[in-house]
Amino acid sequence: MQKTFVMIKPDGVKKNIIGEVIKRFEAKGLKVIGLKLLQLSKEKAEELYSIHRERPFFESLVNFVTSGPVVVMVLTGDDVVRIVRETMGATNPKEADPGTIRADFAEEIEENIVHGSDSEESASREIPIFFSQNELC
Ligand code: 3AN
Repeated sequence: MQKTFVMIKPDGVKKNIIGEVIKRFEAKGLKVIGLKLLQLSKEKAEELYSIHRERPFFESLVNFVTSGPVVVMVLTGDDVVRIVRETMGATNPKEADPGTIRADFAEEIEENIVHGSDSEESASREIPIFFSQNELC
């Protein structure tokens, strides 16, 4: 079964919508097989976003995702990568379809509530940053 990595960013945790976000994924038939609330270290944040290292927003993004607790999880299901991306909505909440998590709860591109792997390859790289194989149920 396909797996993906999802992170509820500090803005999502502060807004008390951890349950709401998980509920939306579960409502699509996806299963949570790993789940943790934690404070991200600068090193892990830089590793997660390493593909953005050269982008102008990199430092600000790392500062933001380390500014408070996050929830990291692994979801599984048929076509889970695509379904998670569709449920989250576009990166820029102003462009996100109505009814998506980002359209409903995010105000700006950087503080956009949730991260989800953009491909199976990204999921295979991102999951082990936070979960060992024996932590997944
Ligand atoms: P997504 O999270 O939709 O996969 P990415 O991977 O392109 O989007 O970007 C990762 C994160 O970087 C976004 N969730 C957002 O927080 C931040 N980001 C992306 N593009 C910008 C931008 N132009 N300005 C500021 N932050 C950005």
